[in-house]
Amino acid sequence: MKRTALHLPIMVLTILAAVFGFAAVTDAITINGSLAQDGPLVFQFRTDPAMAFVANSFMSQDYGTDETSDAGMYNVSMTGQDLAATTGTFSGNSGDGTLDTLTATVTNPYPGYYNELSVKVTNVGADPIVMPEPALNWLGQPVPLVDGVVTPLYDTAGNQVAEVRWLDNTGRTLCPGQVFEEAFEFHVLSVPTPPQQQDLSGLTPGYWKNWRNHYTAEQFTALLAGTIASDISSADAIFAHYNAKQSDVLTILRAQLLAAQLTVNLSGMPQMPNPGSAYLSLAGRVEWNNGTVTVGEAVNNALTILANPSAYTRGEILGAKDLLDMINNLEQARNP
Ligand SMILES: [Ca+2]
Repeated sequence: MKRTALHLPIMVLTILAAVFGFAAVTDAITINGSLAQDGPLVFQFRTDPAMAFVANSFMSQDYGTDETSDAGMYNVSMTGQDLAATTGTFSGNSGDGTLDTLTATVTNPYPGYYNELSVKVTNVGADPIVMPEPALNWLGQPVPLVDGVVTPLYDTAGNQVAEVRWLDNTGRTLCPGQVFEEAFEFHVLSVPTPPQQQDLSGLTPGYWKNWRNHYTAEQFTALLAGTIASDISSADAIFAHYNAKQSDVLTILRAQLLAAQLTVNLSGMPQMPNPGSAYLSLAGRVEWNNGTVTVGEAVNNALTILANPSAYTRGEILGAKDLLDMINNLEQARNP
């Protein structure tokens, strides 16, 4: 008797769908989430074939300065720093010309990072769709996700690494051609740490000025990705005069910044020549002015100054330069 009772609502829904012509959609949206040991955090959203994402409709609440929140994603607030970023890329996999996949990639996810993403979906079929709960797979395992309810995510060792919440429209009817906006929040709580924390060790502008002694043009171009130098000639121009005029603090700041950015990139490319075993990471912490500061904060500080130098005093610019100078001259602790 119990089996019959359980199946009754499904039978009723099936009959209703047949009578009123609703599309039978079991998983309107499937979310596949993963977090690698050194990042990134990835959430891939896929729609049912009867639905599609609206082009260019991805929005991220993090468009620069990062946000954080309390546990449960209450009390969202600005952090004043920009260490993580979330990008969204659409693609079509079903071959019908519609966008059915959205890949949201979070670079440098760190404990405390909060973001809210949104995307528009539309019904590309002929029948109305009653929106079911989205299906969530985390690290390949299904996790129940209920609209509006905070859901914890764990790593394979049982540590909680994040919490997520899906917001909007479950149970509502999406008619053909109609658009719904869906939202997805996440809050990073812990990240898997590499087995050994490497000591920070920098490379100076002098090393990078003579990059041709170590790297091919192709290798150096790869190392320039995401730095303040868009190509080899702009990198050469930045390093050419860094030592020439000590009075020109912006020129020196630019050279120290580019050196730090190049060393960070080099640290993530183990196939590149690295004669001094240099290692810098944006999350790496150094002692400075009786406190500590991360390499990422030192880099962002210099970027902020260089974006609008006239807003800063010579002393502030020198401070930013000295900090990067110290980082670029860090030497790995030698074994006794
Ligand atoms: Ca950010």
